Amino acid sequence: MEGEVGPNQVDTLSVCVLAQVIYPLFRVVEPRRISLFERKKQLLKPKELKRIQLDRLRKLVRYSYRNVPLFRKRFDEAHVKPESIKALEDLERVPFTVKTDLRDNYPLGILAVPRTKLYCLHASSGTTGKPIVVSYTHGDLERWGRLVGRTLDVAGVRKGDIVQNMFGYGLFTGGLGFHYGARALGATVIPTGTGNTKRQLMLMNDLRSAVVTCTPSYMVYLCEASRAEGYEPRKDFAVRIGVFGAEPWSEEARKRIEDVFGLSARDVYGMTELYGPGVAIECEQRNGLHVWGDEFLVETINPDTGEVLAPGKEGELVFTMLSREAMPLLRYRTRDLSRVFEEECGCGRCHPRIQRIKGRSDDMLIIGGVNVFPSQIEHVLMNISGLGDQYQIIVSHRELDRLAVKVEATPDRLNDLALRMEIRSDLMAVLGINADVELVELGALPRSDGKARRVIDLRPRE
Ligand code: DLL
Repeated sequence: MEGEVGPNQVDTLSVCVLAQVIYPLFRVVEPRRISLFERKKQLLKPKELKRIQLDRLRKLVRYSYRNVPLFRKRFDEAHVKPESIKALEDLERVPFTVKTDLRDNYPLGILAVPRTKLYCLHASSGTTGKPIVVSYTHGDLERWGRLVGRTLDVAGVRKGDIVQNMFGYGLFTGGLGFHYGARALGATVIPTGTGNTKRQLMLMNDLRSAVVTCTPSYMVYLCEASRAEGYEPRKDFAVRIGVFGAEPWSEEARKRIEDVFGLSARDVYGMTELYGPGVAIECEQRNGLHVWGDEFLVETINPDTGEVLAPGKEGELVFTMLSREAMPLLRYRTRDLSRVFEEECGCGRCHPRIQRIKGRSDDMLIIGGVNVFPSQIEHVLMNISGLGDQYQIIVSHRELDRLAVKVEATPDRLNDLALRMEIRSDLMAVLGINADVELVELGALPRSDGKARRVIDLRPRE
């Protein structure tokens, strides 16, 4: 009958309504409601998070005491019994672990499983020329991959996105860490690694990379390099998201990158000892970096006294890894300065947040994402004949971080080009960085009657 709606018409009508009204709505809420990777873990409420943390902490303390002689010794010296850790507040009684514990027990001093259970090793540079070696079981690697997957998810990366991973592959955890993360999430990873800027840009254009991961300083350099190569970044590239970390960076750098590439730039934090990248990431609120609380306990302490600070107070970050098998870490002192915030975030996540890293409380420099200890440079200089005892390390920033070394030389070698080349190549071999080398007259550099100020860091501070 005319005007009446028949069964077939109803079907057609509902399909139309679905397509026109409901589906677009569904698409709007989809990223939050449906595609969140490990959604339950991302949205844990404080009570549940605390329950998981306590349960894992108690197991971790017993596991570490039983399997790692160094931890057993520390607990015994502090007269702390593992069974006496009964509440999260008892964490304060657990002894700290510091970088020198790893260095002094090189290569695998903190190992809780037989070596045959190790799937892989990574390492970061140390002051003595010997790196700090970290180890992973299959389970650790799987867990790390999923953590980085979650981290990328928070930044807005989705299954099927093309991720151009410009972090270094190898002993450094950045490259492989993001590789495993992209894989866990179901994204498509292009493992370009570092360097070869022209090829990076060509692939970014040809393969329509949606996500880039690298150090922020390299991305700032790409802003300039892409234009020099004749690209119009906003038009020629399809990059939507940038995940940047491994070194401190400023809001100015973020703005520059976002303006040039038209992408959303997120800060990611991590360190070799704590698996690598993926410890903390900024959500869309950009009010600090969420630390995955089901895997890490985070505290801030006064770096001089070790006293635990209240949330919101600036101090040294200390992490406890809650479920690492191969190399458990209890209250690991990072030397990174920040604050912790515990309130629920506007994004709905209750994982604690840390403020952007302010700097380090020790003397390690991060030059273009590479960790450099002044003592490594001293070591190189002291092994070359014809040089004086005084030197200066000058770090500056013009689009990229730059390292210059001024060193005193005997009069007969002041204009010796071969000597400069020798220093340059030895520094390259130890640090992996190209340094500018200047030879100056004996007595030209300032002397000190106290601690020598050898490092001059001219990089702008926020
Ligand atoms: O830099 C791991 C990583 C790779 C993090 C890729 C993020 C992305 P390490 O080489 O051991 O590990 O250096 C760790 O780098 O203690 C901080 O001082 C610094 N750092 C890392 N992320 C940030 C960041 C990796 N987002 C050291 N902001 C840490 C400031 C950072 N500093």
